Amino acid sequence: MKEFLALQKDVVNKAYKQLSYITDADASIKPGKGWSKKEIIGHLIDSAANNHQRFVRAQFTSDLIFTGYAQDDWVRVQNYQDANWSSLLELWKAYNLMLIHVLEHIPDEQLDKPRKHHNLQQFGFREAVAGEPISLGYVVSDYFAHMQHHLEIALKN
Ligand code: NI
Repeated sequence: MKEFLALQKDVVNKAYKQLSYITDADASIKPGKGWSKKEIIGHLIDSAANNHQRFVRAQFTSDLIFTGYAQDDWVRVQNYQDANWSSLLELWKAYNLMLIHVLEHIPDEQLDKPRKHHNLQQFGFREAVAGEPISLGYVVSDYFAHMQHHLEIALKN
């Protein structure tokens, strides 16, 4: 996990640098029906905030049952489209570096223990089978896989 997190720290810092070359106007461009770069980063801030709760709460319980969030509604009501691009980027980066700090301090036994009761099939990014145990470590790797997916889109053009 330590090495994985060091890698993710690198991903965050590199993406932050590349995204900060994009102007506020360009970050507001909506490609067809999809999200603008501002909205993608806003969505990743929502993901960080929701997963922050999960990463902490999971350390006080034996299950991984979490509420999801309606991603499009969250992006819309928070008006990320009208937010300042560099402020969004700063928040996204700082939030993820803080999350990595939180994750670095989760004991291995908490990360690794199989948990039978979970609803990852509702809140997760990757496929999961109900009834098959997963670990908090898996939820952590799922969080970063989701982030990677959106960063690739944001950095594409
Ligand atoms: Ni997403």
